[in-house]
Amino acid sequence: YHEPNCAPGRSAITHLFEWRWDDIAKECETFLGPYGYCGVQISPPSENAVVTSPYRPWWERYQPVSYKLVTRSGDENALRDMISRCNKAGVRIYADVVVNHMTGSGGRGSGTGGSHYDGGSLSYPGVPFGPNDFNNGANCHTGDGNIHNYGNPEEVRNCRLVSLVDLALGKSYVQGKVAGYLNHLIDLGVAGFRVDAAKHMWPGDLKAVFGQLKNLRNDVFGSNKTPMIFQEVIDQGGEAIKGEEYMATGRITNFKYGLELGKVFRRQNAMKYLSNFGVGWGMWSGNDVVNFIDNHDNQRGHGGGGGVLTHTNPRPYKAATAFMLAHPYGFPRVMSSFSFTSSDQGPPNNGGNIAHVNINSDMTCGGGWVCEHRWRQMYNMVAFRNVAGSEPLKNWWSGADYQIAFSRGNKAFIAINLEGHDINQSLQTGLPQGTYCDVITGDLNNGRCTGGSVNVGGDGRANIHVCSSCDDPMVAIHAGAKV
Ligand code: LM2
Ligand code: CA
Repeated sequence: YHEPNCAPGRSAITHLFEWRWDDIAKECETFLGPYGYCGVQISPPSENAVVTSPYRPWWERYQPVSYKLVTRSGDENALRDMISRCNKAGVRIYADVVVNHMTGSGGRGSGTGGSHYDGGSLSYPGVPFGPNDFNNGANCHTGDGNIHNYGNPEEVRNCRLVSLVDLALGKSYVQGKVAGYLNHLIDLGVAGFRVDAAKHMWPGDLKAVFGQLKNLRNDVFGSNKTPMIFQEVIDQGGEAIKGEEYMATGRITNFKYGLELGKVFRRQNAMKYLSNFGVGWGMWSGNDVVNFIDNHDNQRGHGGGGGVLTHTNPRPYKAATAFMLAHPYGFPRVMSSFSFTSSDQGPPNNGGNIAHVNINSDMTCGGGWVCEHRWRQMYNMVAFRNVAGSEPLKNWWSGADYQIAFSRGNKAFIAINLEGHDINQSLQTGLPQGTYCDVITGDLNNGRCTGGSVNVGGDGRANIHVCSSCDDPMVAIHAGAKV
């Protein structure tokens, strides 16, 4: 469950948060495929509660009503079409699956696919789930049935997360329904799953569910391939439940990563200490994690929020993301957001229908879609990572506290400067002799650099200039952008 199943030479995914399926299909064909992204994390495809107060918040998609594939992003046909078009473009789809719970206990009505639901009487006929399929006072011992004490694993896993009615995933009937849902997505051609609220489910129950999964589609992935499973386990230290409990069932989302880099790139912890970043900083093995600077929750103060960098602070955010994509540790995910002024606010919409993503002539997005994944500094660093491949970190250099540089073997090199004075000196890049485009300030276009360039000598050394006051305080070069 750890292998991402990327097409050859691809190594990073993006989360197209709340995008419509038809827009994702187009994005795979016109941008993500050509620019080298491995894949897309999509918002939950299962039918969800329609929340009108507040009006259509993003988080209504974390309240499942059934496993019918009908949401504001599109219906099953749109989903199937998107997955097959993305796979054809060499771009994989990872579905966000919400299987710890159904809706809030106070909610009732009709979901995005028309299924009736009633949280009060634990009735979800669209699955169907009934009262016997949920945890209750027999195994959750808090007075109100909700989770309060994160020091008690039984409570965290058997009681209700913010009043969301909690599935009895120990029951084989429930396991079968969940496995059926995931297998349906595998049939449609997904490459894996992001498992919401995994910390709130018993690792043994997840093992029982994943044990029932089919192999990925032969025609797309080859034979005997299993889905990548990355489980949302918020372990920032200090709680009873540890990330390592989930490594038999896949990777986990590494929340320590963005917190630590947030401190470094806000200049609260010296960048030179990044020399042993990763396992050396008390994080899990690189094969066990998905890394990110921010996610859809913590960028707005939900789900362990606070302290992370986001698109609203673009200069350090781009530098932190460049570091993530340049560094060999773990499997990276680039966030792609919509802008918001309130933490509940849902995506850009017309009368409740999610709006299409507008693409400007300079390749950026408009209409409230931020599209960090389309910022040059991001997509060019995705290409950097693809070119670096499995080359190890080499030629580490640090000058002042907030000046670093390193190479990926003899394929790629980056220097970052958060000091008040420039880096201006000869450094070992590890690269063969030649002229390389700085992919932070421009591209290689018709044999010429549209931005800056770096001349590497026969000994691998180059004069590296990273100004302290420029738009992006870094320089990155790689073998794929050699003049
Ligand atoms: C997660 N981790 O395990 C995410 O970090 C968390 O952000 C998700 O909650 C959670 N799983 C459930 O999938 C999000 C959102 C909550 C929202 C829930 C359900 O962060 O604010 O809760 O989705 O939509 C909302 C209300 C909450 C209410 C609840 C139930 O904000 O006040 O609780 O619905 O009606 C009474
Ligand atoms: Ca649970």
